[in-house]
Amino acid sequence: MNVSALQKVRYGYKPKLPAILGGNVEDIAIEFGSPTGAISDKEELRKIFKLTYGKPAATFKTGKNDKLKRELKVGVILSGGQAPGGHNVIAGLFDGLKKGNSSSVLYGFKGGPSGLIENKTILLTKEIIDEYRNTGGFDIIGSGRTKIETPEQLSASLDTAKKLNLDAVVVIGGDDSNTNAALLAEYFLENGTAIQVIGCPKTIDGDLKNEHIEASFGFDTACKTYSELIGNLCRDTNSAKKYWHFIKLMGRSASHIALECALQTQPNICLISEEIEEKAMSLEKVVDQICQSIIKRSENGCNFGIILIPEGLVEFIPEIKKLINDLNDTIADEEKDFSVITSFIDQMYWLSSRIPETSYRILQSLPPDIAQQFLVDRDPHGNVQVSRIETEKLLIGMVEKKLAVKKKDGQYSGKFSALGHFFGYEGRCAFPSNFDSDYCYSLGFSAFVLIASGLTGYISSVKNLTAPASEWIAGGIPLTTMMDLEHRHGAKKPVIKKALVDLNGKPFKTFAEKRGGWADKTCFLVPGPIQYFGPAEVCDATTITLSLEYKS
Ligand code: FBP
Repeated sequence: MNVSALQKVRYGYKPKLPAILGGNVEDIAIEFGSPTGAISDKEELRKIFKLTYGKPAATFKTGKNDKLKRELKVGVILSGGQAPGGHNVIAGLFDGLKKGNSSSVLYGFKGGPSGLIENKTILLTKEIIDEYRNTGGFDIIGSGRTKIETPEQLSASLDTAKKLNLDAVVVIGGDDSNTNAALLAEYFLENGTAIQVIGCPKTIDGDLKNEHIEASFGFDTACKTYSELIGNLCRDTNSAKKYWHFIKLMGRSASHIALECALQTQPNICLISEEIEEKAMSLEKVVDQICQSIIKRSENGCNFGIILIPEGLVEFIPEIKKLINDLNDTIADEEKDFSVITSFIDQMYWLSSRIPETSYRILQSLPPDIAQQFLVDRDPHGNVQVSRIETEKLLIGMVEKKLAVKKKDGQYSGKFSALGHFFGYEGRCAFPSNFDSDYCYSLGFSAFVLIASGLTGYISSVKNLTAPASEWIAGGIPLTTMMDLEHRHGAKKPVIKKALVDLNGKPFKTFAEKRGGWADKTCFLVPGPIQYFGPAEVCDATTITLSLEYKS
């Protein structure tokens, strides 16, 4: 395997663990709390999860636990989008298993959940694990977005687990994958097996968090990577003083990434979708607000700046949300008819008599290349893939138009030249920061302790993350604790609740207090690249979001 100099050195990095996990495995006992509930819909959830609902939270404490020396066979799945640190979850799990009993075995399911359904595995050996320690990516076994939810998929998964004689399956994924993990845990028990299922909180989006999960892994590294790039653009534009950079940031619906990057780099504007929805701002209003800032800066002699845009923005603008819903419904109803229409003009004509006039007018008002993105890119459920819509381009176009009108009216005399960027994939496979390396390794090791202790339907949890790693608190939380019922594709389904930006939370409030100053003046911060070697206050720092949420 070809490896870079940094990779070679990172192999030697020893992830820091909570003190309880660093000693002898047989000294890790479990302390149980009181029985748990769910966010809401408790009685319905109790009926769906008859065997796994209401279990107590588990915290690791010093004490005797002979179970941890058991010989175990475990399979692990990486599910969904890549997030830095996934390899370390697997390494932590592997090392825990081997520390407990050198005969224990870890299989990797190839290509995501479909690897379990189709029994595609690889036996993970020390040699393989050692090649991936402290590296980014999910390439050790690959990932995928197949869900394990139909009766056929659940039954095929059980067949595979039985064939491999597994004691447990670990699902490393986001809210949906962990919901599926909970269903799988229940299904295995219902079918008379003792095969356990443990989840792990992964996603760069940062939206899998709640009172039990302080952060999903990958958010730290991804935000730091994007912030490095944004900081570089800040310095570039402050040097040349001629461009406005419109930067769209990944993160699906939630604006956590945009908010964290704003706190790290202090751009002139950062749009927060959740706030725009709460204020029911129209697209026109959003554009107006951007123009006002551009004009103000121009009056101060600054015809340049930085604007951050969350990936899911358009879904939170009421009239665009309605347009998206109208398109989803109409096209889904007559999918066959629509799919044979190839030209954009014909598609628009077809839609003109089918979607409400207000939505049609909005679609018509968009630049044609953007309007086409609302029609072309649909996911397997027939929905618009909002992440593919070039919101940054859309906003640049609308701002340009509006400024031209204002120029004519004598309200603006500046020069506007804009460049669009989309930062997403650039951050998902970066070398994990020390924080993500440590956190992920601890999550993997904790998953081993939960399995060896015989628990199922739990998510591995490591808390107190703003303290030094030795003081982190490890354990497990029943997945059902984080659930409620939501409407999905016409039916009520159990789901782990997605955490959007809390407008009453400290990260947003801190941003809201400061943004006025950043808009008119130039207050950019340049955080630079992630540091792996050096003082702990630089190398081990958490995200600003986490420290605002948890540091007293
Ligand atoms: P997960 O929710 O699976 O963690 O994925 C996160 C994400 O990176 C989103 O931010 C983004 O919208 C999406 O994946 C992109 O998906 P894909 O990798 O399929 O292009």
